[in-house]
Amino acid sequence: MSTPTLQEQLKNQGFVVIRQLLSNQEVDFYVNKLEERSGITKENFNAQGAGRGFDPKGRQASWNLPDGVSKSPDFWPLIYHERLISTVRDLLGPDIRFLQHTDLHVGFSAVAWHRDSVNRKFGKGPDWDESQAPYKMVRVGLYLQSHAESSFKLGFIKGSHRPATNITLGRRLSEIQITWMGALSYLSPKAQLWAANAAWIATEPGDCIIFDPRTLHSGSYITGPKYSMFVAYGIENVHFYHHQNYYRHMRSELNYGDLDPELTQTLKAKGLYPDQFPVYADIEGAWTPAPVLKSLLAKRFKDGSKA
Ligand SMILES: O=C(O)CCC(=O)C(=O)O
Ligand SMILES: [Fe+2]
Repeated sequence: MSTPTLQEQLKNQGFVVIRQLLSNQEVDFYVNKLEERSGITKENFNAQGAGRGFDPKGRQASWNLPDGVSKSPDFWPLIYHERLISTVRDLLGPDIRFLQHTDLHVGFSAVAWHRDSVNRKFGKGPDWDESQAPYKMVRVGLYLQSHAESSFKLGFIKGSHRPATNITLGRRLSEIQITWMGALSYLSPKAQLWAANAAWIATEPGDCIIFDPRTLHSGSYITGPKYSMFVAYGIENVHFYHHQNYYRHMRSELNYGDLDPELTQTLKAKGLYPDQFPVYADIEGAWTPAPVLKSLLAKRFKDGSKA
């Protein structure tokens, strides 16, 4: 059997892995910039404490900035990185646009099974209805640390992004099981590894993972430095506009802002700026955190410039 193409992999499993998309020089550059931006350096991590988010002195060594790439000019070149853009064009088609859904992480791993899409409950809501427009969006994770130093792996439940007309009992049970497993992360950061049907990808510096935001995924626990950067792209249609609205307006606790006019200009010149931004007051079934969590997160992300 021949190896599936990248398009087939994205369609069937919901993710693709591109090894060493960034050069060693780019990796060093972005590690430095992340350390500068977060105020956390490799010395802040130690084998015992880092996975729980604390350094040896008990200071928090975990930093996470939603909208971080758009908010930090040093990271803008990632958005229009030539090799990345040509890979995403290969996957989605020539007319891709930047989707404002980005993150910067230092010492942070998203240790719970979840989706990054607007409608997170399998099969419920417009994200899962492709009868009018195809869902053509990807989230891109770029990793800068080695597996040996961090123990980090990104896990996926293959095929969990695919809408189904008849949802089988097996699929329903597996969704229920994975939701429960996500909740167990509060008990143990290793709990997510128990998911029997997961594919775990150990990342190395410069590796890139491109996935459909509806695919269930989870970070693993970590035991040392982890540096990651996330950007997103899509083809403009109703799904894209929902996603754009969701992060910019509905997830207010994540503190997304307007794009810097200089970034807007650059993206326009490169043909990556969306033609439209229709605003929706509400999106059916959009997932939002419980109010207590929302206000906790809002406090954490209020001043994005601080670690
Ligand atoms: O821990 C990771 O690298 C995954 C991050 C993630 O899933 C997210 O930020 O939504
Ligand atoms: Fe995620």
